[in-house]
Amino acid sequence: MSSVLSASDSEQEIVSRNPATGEAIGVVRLHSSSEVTSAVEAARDAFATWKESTFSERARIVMSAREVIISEMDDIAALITNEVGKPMAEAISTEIVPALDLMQYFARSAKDMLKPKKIDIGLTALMGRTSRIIYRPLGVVGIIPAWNYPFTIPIGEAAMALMAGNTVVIKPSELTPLVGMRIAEIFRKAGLPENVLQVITGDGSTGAAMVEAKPDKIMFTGSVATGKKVAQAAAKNLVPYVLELGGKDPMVVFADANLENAADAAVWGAFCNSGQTCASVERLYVEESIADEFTAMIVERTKRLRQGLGADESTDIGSMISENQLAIVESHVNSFRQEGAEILTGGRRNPAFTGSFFEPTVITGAVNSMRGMREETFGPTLPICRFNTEDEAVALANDTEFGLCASVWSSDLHKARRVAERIEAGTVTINEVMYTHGISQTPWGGVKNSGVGRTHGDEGLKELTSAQHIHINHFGFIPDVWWLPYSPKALKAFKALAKYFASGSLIKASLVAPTFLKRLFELRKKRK
Ligand code: TXE
Repeated sequence: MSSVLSASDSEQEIVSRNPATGEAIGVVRLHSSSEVTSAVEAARDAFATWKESTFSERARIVMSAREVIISEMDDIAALITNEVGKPMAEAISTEIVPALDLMQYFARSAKDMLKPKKIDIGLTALMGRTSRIIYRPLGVVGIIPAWNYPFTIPIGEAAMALMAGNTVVIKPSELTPLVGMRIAEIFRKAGLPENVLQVITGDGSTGAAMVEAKPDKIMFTGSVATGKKVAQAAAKNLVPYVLELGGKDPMVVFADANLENAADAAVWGAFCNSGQTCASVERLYVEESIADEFTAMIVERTKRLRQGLGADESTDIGSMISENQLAIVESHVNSFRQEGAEILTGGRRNPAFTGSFFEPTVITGAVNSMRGMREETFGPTLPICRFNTEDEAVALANDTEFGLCASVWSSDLHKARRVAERIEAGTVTINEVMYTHGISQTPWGGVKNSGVGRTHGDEGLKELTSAQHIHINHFGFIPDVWWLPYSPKALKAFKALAKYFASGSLIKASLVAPTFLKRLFELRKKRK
């Protein structure tokens, strides 16, 4: 059991547990829906002041929060390890490092990325008009993260939202509330004014209450099923959302790839965080001619992995988050067995531990019709399937309801790029796996059931703003030809607009001049 709910008098609580040992590590409030509404209202009040802050004031606080993280790094990493079960090494490399990098990037760059943009309005400019876009903050951003990256995802989204001038309410996963609360503490120590960022602990009902409280944007990370519920609830009030949902990411390995690197990457991509990463390698497609050799390389590497408590510095694979998650993995592995695939190593709960440990598992003979190749496993499994041609590899990779990430491995970059561009996914990496969530300059998000919208990069920052168009008519003393009242001259001018002006060609557009002038004189005369 990683977390249980208990009632004490009228208040409900969540007991957070270390999934590797079952030990209780903290108790937090399960906030009621009225408390969530109050938090969103307080965030809206705080927005009135925060939106007026300058980029340098916001950057100073985000950079101070970075300093807090750096000075408390070991303690934060230990908390992540205790609450999620992942190795300390990953708590630092995949949670703290990307968060620190993202924070400095957006602290330094948000001002430039959100500076007003002049728009080229084509021939309309000839009428003395100019257009600019300004990027206004939205208001209150509600962040509902999952438990698998409980630090880097919410703190990254929060830092971006704050830099854009929004206030933030985070509802951490019920499995990782202590990490969520730590984020609030970091920003408090950094000097963020009250209610500009709040963390409100609770479970799914608290998340649902957050959506009902009508924030100005929801940033959700989690399962497809819950993502759809969030989208439906948000639609009732037209609250916009970004959904970062599951993945079933394919890794396509051609015979001409650097096999040593590809094998190392497959093992890291499949087993990092016990496979509980939306961008994990969940399906491996290898070219038939090297399939035996490559599979043996992967099995050999997997057998060398050391499973243990996350706090142990030499642990490679920690525990899973919960018994529920472990049960999904067990059931997928059993399905693989029943459907005729072969387990080459692993394939069972690790008997050396009492917590939620599943052995890193390599499966061969997998085919796309098998359950474990279709549903998100979110665990330490690496099913391997074979292909013969480039077209077949693309078809197999695309044969899924998901489309978050994919990778292509080949020493022929021309071929790798060609294949990458045919794969339906938000991100495709060549000779690399999984890590680009850590590059905050690049957009992150999926297609198909993997989600809606983007986080990170220019696209992600702009998700947290409203693009306001400011249009100026510098010839404000002249009426527009399309204004009332209409007349035969008006109709003639409009036909000229349709035929010539709307062509986009300057030469053709000049042909509207005579009808335009006649129409203008007519409008002037009618005013008198
Ligand atoms: O996610 P949930 P769970 C996948 C993975 C995993 C499965 C279930 O396959 O096995 O999802 O994980 C909050 N309105 N991923 O159950 O339920 C909830 O409190 C608003 C993929 O943990 O989606 C938590 O904070 N919020 C994934 C968050 O939603 C609600 C990461 C996610 O919970 C809510 C995690 C509601 N009605 C799981 N109900 C990825 N792609 O990274 C729950 N929540």
